[in-house]
Amino acid sequence: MAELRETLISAGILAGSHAANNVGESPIMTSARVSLTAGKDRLANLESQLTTHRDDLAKDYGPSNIFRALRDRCITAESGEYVYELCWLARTTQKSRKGGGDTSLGHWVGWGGEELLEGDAKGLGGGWKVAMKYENGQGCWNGPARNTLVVVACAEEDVLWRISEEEKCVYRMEVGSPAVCGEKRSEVKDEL
Ligand code: MAN
Repeated sequence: MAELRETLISAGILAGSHAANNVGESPIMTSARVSLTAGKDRLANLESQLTTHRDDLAKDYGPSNIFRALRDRCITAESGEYVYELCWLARTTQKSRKGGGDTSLGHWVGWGGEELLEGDAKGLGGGWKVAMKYENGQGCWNGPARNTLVVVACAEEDVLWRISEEEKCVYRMEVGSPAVCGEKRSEVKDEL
């Protein structure tokens, strides 16, 4: 009987008297448990990647996905006591130069457009412009959630030209990007 027990222990089927892990657990059980944990971790990781890809596919990158290239890119500019940041297709943020927390000026919700008169357009030029709407930012004291309208005109590179607070907690950014130059602009206008 003792001999059989020794044989089973050395084959890894029975736990030895000095089992390193759970008391009374055989090495086979231990290794199965370790593999199960590793497998569960891998599954969780893949599920989170799947969610990221699904979210990406569900996003509206505009006609022919023109604006997909802007994903995950941000531009900043200083204005008054703040540094403002626009992360394309994601969020707008106000950061105090004196330190302290960032203030959300909105999360990207979708596309719009704006017809600018030549005389009104400071720097942007006249005509129809693509606009991006960012809403549901940090709540304004005694007011609505902050929001930003980002008006985009053609430029050689991504640039944040001008930021204004049109009325309390309603922000406007005028920006340039190659993404809306030439044919792409009319394509967007037709399809929005
Ligand atoms: C902060 C900033 C301003 C905003 C006020 C509203 O100071 O976000 O832009 O006008 O809060 O109280």
